Amino acid sequence: MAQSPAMNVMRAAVEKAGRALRRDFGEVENLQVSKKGPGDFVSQADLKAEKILFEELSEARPGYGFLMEERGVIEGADATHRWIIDPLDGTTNFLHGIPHFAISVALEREGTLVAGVIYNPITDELFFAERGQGAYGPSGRLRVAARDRLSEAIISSGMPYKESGKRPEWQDKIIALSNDVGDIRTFGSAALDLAFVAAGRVDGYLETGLGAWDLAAGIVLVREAGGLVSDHTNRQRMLDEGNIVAGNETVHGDLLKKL
Ligand code: 2AM
Ligand code: CA
Repeated sequence: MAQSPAMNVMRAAVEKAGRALRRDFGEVENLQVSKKGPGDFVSQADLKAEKILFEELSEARPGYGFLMEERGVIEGADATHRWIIDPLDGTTNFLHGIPHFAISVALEREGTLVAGVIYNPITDELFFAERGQGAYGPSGRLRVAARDRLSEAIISSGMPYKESGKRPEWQDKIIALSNDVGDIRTFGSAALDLAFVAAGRVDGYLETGLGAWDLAAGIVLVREAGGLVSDHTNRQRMLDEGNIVAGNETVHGDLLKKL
């Protein structure tokens, strides 16, 4: 498989940040039983991972801009390139000692998403894709699932945080949808949900109330695995709207009709 220098940089950065998260995850398991709980510790782990990614990527590509979950926007001297980073996607899982979370890093060039990497440091599963080059996972080339009957499809989703106030309306949609699909999963990491769509492990994914950093890398993966991705009105405004539908052509279309 052809791999660009940019992809090498991204992989090295997520692997380094992944080592830090892996160490901290071991510690979280001990903190579960303490009265204070692991909350503050997890925020520190999150910030530490983001710092590593920021430093590694800044050093390798001076001048590129950043959009990060914790530090926000950092303008670069090079206005044509931007990293979009979630240092710890699946924070709630991490906090509870559930080994399903990931680092997500995407590269945008002139407003187009051109590369994405999603890495679960606990399972050591790395998913990556570059525009026009295909998507790859732990066992090689990725393809979205071919299953084209919604009634048999496994669909993943998630619940917006309670504080967002978006939960009741979304719950109604998901409950209605549950009658039309094979089954529904809520795994708790948007980035891994998209990687799983790319890998054909789930047939589709839909969610609302997300940040650009939750979605950017996964969008590249699903597209390069032959899937379709859109926002809830079938436009390409996922990063701005914070909502998404993904799947193969049939599942994507059928899910859109249900929204
Ligand atoms: P996080 O772990 O980085 O917060 C859980 O459904 C998934 O949605 C996770 O990927 C979580 O990312 C993400 N998420 C981000 N913002 C969210 C929000 N406002 N409500 C619910 N989930 C959110
Ligand atoms: Ca996230």
